[in-house]
Amino acid sequence: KKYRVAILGATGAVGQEFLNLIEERKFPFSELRLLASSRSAGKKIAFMGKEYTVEETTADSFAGIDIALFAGGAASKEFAPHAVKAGAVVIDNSSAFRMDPEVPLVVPEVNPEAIKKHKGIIANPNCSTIIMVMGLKPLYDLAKIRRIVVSTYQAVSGAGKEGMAELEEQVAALSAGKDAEANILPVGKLPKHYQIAFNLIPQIDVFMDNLYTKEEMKMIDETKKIMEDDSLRITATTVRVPVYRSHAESVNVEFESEISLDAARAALAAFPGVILRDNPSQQEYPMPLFTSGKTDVEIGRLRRDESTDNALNFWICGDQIRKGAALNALQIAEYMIAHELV
Ligand code: 11C
Repeated sequence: KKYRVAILGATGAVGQEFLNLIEERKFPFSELRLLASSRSAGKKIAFMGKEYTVEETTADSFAGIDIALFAGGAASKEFAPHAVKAGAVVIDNSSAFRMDPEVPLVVPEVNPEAIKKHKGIIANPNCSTIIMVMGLKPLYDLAKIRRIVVSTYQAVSGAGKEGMAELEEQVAALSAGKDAEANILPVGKLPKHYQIAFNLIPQIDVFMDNLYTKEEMKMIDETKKIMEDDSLRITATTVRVPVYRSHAESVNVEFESEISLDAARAALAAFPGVILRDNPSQQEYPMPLFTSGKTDVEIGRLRRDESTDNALNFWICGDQIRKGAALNALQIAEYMIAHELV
């Protein structure tokens, strides 16, 4: 069976990765509708030997569509209800519906069963959350997790094509002895912008009343929902780094009971979508250089937290546009197809 697929946000970084992955994973589609804002409408995109014209998204764009892949952004909130009404299943990469109790928030390796409860929309988690839970779930299956302390090193792709272009242009300008211009990071819509090239910015998304950023609160709230455990204690610091498309995270996890390093290693290595790259004597550990453009996340630097009982540290890297966004969403669709849920 083949499916009629629409991609909303087809011209952005996540939309383009949807196309790469549909081809690479031989996703069974019979029709493909590429949708975007009026700004990109009319643009031609060559894909798998055919030329597609990007259409402006309207309330009527979803007639006859089985699966609507939403790349994210403000359009999701507006158009998801229209897509659902037209009979499509929406897999949405924006934050609009993630914490809605009626909407499953899914990482297919972690909580696939939640997909079955959908009422038309399935939410794809925030990229840094997806990558972290890929490391937490196999450990949580060994012993209940009590507390998580995470610090992220997030690639500029999280700010889309424009974020990536900004890093590239700044590096080129500075290397040529010119000034770096900053217009996008940390948050396009806020008044102040900072250079990301050769810098770190400890702000991803806007600040909340509790002095955390919205990105940090997403990691906290979404992780509890995906792991189905509201008792989890989580604190996060999220930082933008001058890396193109792979996020990295330092994670400290405290468990309710002891787990051996060997058991943790075996569980991580056996988990689908995870590669254990952890051989300190050979200086082997994950880096964005290894995970960029790749499907799996990589985990290394696994070691005891010697400052307390029952705690481990690990380091995890994953491609932000792939597992952090388009791949995870497409895996949700693949799961639905495999289980005849669409
Ligand atoms: C970043 N995590 O790295 C963000 C991008 O809620 O899906 C994705 C925001 C989201 O900037």
